Amino acid sequence: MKKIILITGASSGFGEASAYTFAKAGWDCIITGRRKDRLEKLATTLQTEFGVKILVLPFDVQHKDAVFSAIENLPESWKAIDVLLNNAGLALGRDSFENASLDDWDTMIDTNVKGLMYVSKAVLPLFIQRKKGHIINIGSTAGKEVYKDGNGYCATKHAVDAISKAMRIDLLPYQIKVTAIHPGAADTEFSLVRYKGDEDKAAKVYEGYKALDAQDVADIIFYAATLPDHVCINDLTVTCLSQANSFYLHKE
Ligand code: NDP
Ligand code: 8X3
Repeated sequence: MKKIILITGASSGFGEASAYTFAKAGWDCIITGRRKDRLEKLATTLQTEFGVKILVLPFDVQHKDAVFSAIENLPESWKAIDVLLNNAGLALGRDSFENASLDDWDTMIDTNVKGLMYVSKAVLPLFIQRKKGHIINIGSTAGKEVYKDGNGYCATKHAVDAISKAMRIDLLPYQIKVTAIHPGAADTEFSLVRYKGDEDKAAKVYEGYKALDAQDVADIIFYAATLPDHVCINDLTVTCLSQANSFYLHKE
């Protein structure tokens, strides 16, 4: 039977690679993000290459009304969502607590924490009605250990870890799976966004070792999403071979 995944932040990185991976396996995909042009381009590619149905649903996860309106107004044929991939997120800046920008903190909290909660809350009635569903939250190693100058971002990813645990307990009666996946350093647009377009600074993050790439993480997400009905990966941390955790990264 056809399966449907809703992916937040499908316009680049893990989300885009996941859309490609699930579409390749025959899943229909609802792809979301703010950059509509990128989503439309991706939709054309996936429809052409894999003959699946793609629904482009642009919204900003920070905007509660836009989130609920987008989900509540889904066409009937798109409401039988099997997997929600809560992936949209970002880091902004890497500054000591006393220097960090309040605006950056607000944006990270509104996106990584409140946005994830809004989308989950909007999709949940569809899962509860069907007594079936799988929420996959993208956390981070930054949600396992706090590192220097990571203050706001680390706080949001610790929140994702806590929210995932809370969801798993509260949603138990509905047979809804909750998986949290915590990647370490991965070479996506993440650092370009964090360093606000500074390409040199962003590139330096991935110098001297082979970081994860978006496809590595998409493959793991796909694995977690396609296990038998009674099996749930609760919590999975993945790093490249050169990284042990938030503190230890071996560079040549
Ligand atoms: P990218 O910057 O490549 O992708 C981020 C995605 O999030 C984009 O599609 C972006 O879409 C979307 N997004 C950001 N803000 C919003 C918003 N307000 N509303 C809707 N969508 C939004 O980074 P990654 O793929 O690396 O990041 C994906 C997730 O993985 C994030 O949650 C990140 O924190 C996490 N992560 C990343 C790691 C890394 O090293 N790369 C490691 C561990 C976790 P658009 O701009 O079009 O809205
Ligand atoms: C992204 C990985 O180490 O930059 O979540 O926090 S890190």
